[in-house]
Amino acid sequence: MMAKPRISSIDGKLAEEFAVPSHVEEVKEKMAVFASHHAAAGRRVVLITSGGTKVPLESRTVRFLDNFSSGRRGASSAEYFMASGYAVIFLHRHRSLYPYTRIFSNINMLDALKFSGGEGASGNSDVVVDQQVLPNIGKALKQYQEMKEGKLLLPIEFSTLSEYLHLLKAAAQALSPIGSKAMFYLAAAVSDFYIPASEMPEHKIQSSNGPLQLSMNMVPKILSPLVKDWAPQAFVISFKLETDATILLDRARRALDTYRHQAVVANVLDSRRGYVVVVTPETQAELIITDEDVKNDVEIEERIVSNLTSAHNKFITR
Ligand code: PAZ
Repeated sequence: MMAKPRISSIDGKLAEEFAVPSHVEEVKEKMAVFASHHAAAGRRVVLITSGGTKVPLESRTVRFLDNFSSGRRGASSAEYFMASGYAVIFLHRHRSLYPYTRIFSNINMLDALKFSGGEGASGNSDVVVDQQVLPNIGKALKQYQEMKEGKLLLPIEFSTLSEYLHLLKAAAQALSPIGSKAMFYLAAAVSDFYIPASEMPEHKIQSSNGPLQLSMNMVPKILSPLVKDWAPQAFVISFKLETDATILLDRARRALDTYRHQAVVANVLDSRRGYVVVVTPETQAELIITDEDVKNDVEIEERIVSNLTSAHNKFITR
């Protein structure tokens, strides 16, 4: 007899208080097909969440609360995972940084182009990339084409907290059949607070009513059903961001004790590009980027991914 899936109280809350995106079943099917195809080809599959969630204050939304995240950690990690042989489902905030094209994020594209024939040239065929503005463009293009050839990347977008929660649940259920070959790398910055759909004003809040007082509910801790019910055999990594370094490791350990997943990547807002600690129930590894590394274009995500792919190997063969 087949065991009935456990229904957690969080499932009920998700259905009642967070609007279900209309395309969630279609996306779930896409993710399931992607995961089973790559697992059958001997590949592991990582679900990366990236970027911040948006929490609307009105149902016809004019205003919302946002969570800080550029999406750089998720986008660069996706590249390193693909380079390590993983297929990647990239669940990211609409318009946050994206694998490979992230190198264009700080430049004006027109500054990166020039006419090859110098003065007098003006046709499209004379336009080339200025290698001084984009020194790594060749490497990025090669990696991008390899990724496309192998169909290694499945991008899925979210904007609101509701979309994020429902799509993450769908992803967990879609990846569950591949068991321990699935990794969850939850780098998105997710709101802890929200206004339930039933309590949200429909129309734009009027400033003529005076100062705004908000009362927000706690977002259900989705890591709990993900680890226990939705993808119980997967290798799960959460991220912990603090601004106060003195509480960081304690919070990371507390998360591991509470959710019983495999690792927490702990970082402080100001130093997150150069220093993180990967905390597991048994170990604590500091990963550091030195000035020399910066000169050599070494990114901390390369070290994080290397640490976690080794841990995933051990987890699978344990
Ligand atoms: O997206 P980004 O590169 O600007 O920042 C990455 C990060 C700080 C959002 C990520 O490393 C992280 O810690 N995410 C979890 C955030 C949280 O605890 O809510």
